[in-house]
Amino acid sequence: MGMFCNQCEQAANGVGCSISGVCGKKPDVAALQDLLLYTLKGISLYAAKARELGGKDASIDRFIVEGLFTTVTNVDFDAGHIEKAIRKGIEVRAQAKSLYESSCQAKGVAPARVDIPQATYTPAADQAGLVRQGEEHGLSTLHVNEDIRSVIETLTFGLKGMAAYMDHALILGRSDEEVLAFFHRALAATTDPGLGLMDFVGLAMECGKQNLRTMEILNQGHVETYGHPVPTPVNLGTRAGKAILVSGHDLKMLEELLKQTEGKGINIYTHGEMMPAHAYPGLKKYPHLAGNFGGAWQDQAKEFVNFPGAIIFNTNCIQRPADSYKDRLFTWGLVQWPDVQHIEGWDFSAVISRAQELSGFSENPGQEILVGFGHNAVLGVADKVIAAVKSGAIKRFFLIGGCDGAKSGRNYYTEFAEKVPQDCVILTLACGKYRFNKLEFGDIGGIPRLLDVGQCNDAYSAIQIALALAGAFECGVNELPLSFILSWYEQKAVVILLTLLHLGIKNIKLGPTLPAFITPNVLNFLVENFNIGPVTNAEDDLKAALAA
Ligand code: FSO
Ligand code: SF4
Repeated sequence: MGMFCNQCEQAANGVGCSISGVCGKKPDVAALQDLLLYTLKGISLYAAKARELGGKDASIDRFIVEGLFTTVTNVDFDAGHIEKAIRKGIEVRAQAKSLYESSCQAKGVAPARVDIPQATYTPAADQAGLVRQGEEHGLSTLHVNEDIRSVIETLTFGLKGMAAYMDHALILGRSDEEVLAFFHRALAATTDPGLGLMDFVGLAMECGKQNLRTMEILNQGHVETYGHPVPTPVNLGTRAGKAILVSGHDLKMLEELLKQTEGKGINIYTHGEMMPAHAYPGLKKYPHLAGNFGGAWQDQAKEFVNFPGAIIFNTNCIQRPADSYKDRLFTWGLVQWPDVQHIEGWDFSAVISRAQELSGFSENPGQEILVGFGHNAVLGVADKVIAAVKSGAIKRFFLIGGCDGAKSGRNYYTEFAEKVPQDCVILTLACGKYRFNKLEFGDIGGIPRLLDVGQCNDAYSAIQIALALAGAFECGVNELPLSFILSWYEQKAVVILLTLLHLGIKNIKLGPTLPAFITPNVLNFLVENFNIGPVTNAEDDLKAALAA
């Protein structure tokens, strides 16, 4: 069995990547990621059993979260690093086993025999051997029934996405016992041949629920550390001076870099999903947080050539760096690319020195766009919004959000946003917004027609806005004049979708294509229960939404 990966929207031919990843993931890296996931399941089997007896260990929990995030699309392309993670995983598995045994001892019960291969396999001595083991244990070997396999994959990818958000929350010192326990329980369940289709459907829905909590603690971490986002113009031009570009989602890493560059004549620019950082009082107070550079992740190779400073990724989405900027590129956290300098810990002096060697920008003021419409800002003018809906000045809200991507067909989202009638408001979040966030939308009685809620994890904030509106109008979210027009790319989008389904949100339009891992039967289930559907064309979808 060679490579098989179908976890993102770029899955080759709408089925899966089997020769090499469309994302740039090589077969050896894919196999090692599969073996890491396999090892995480073995650890979780012991950790879940230990937790039932009250035994837990924060380092095991953290390893599971980081291990899952490592396997998310566009995070870690470095075989050597993943090999290290697998070998560390074998040690953590032994730690989890003894935690289970000591928990049994403390409760005076005999430990159950755990003899499934994930919990017992011996790793090969060299990387080539690990690759072979990974090839044997890929996702495609999960279950013979294709519908059960489809739901297990949905659950697994959801767990990966949730791990990304939990990782950010843990970095900010936030955690949640129930969510951590769920990671173990759900991963362990994927190895249980006794479970059936509806068991996994239940777990996938629960994953949506646990992710809502995860996004909530992440939001609390952001707000309690940096304050509530406030509407803020972001400069898309450049300032004279040396420059560092920060890409990813981790605000804490940006803050540390801002502190370490204070007074050094270096301007910090955000890229992609970092743009919402400009709206947080605790970050915008730094005068050298200068602006945003470039568009969404898939344009990085052509745009980074023109960035005359150092560039650092703190989460996905990294792509194969061109030689023209590789020597000024850095990674941090779980992002890794072979031969790209990785910063361990919180000392960014190597990045700062590199920026100082480079030419930097000259002054070139650009367009300004507004960010910072989190739930606190929007609900702060709730009376105005509600009055506008009641008077008919606002007819409908459209949440046009999610990930951007490289595939054709994503112009749908630009076209859709452009065609939204003047008496409707667009809420947006995540990197898909770059398809339309430089367009002029105007306002309705002082309420901007385009409200940028933030990063993908700020789906939490959008949900709070929707719930508050539903409360004000004494109806359910499905009865609101609100349409969900979503774009997906990787596993964070999968888990956000599970969260929306857990909340019972219906009539979602999803594109640009449906996930390769969803079988026709599972799709039928989703259509019957949630009336979810693929995007068709902007005009027809808009007409249908307005007629609802
Ligand atoms: Fe985009 Fe990449 Fe935020 Fe994702 S930059 S695609 S869903 O990592 O996480 O929206
Ligand atoms: Fe293919 Fe996506 Fe998997 Fe990369 S992450 S190998 S593009 S399915």
